[in-house]
Amino acid sequence: MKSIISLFAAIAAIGLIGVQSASTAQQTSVVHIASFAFQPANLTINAGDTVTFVNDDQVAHTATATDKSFDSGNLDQNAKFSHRFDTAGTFNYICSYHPMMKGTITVKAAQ
Ligand SMILES: [Cu+2]
Repeated sequence: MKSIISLFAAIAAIGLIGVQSASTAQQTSVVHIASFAFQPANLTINAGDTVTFVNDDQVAHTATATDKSFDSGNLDQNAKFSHRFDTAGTFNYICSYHPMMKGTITVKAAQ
């Protein structure tokens, strides 16, 4: 019985590794907007990756690049906005309603 359980555990572990290696090409990261802050405020991704911003607050927010390269527009509670970053660089963004809310996405060039 014990060996059957460990066999299942091994199969489950192999399954997890398979899922991870399959998703290394392009990834999606999530930035939560909670308590008037972007979490994480500093995020590093690879070119081609997507970032999804999710507003967890009851108050509306935006995720707006200071260079205007992306802008979520109004995000009510639980609203989401996704942006794919194809260009390497450092992208600072704010909430246009609360400009003291700041975040940075660092995009590394594709290998
Ligand atoms: Cu805000």
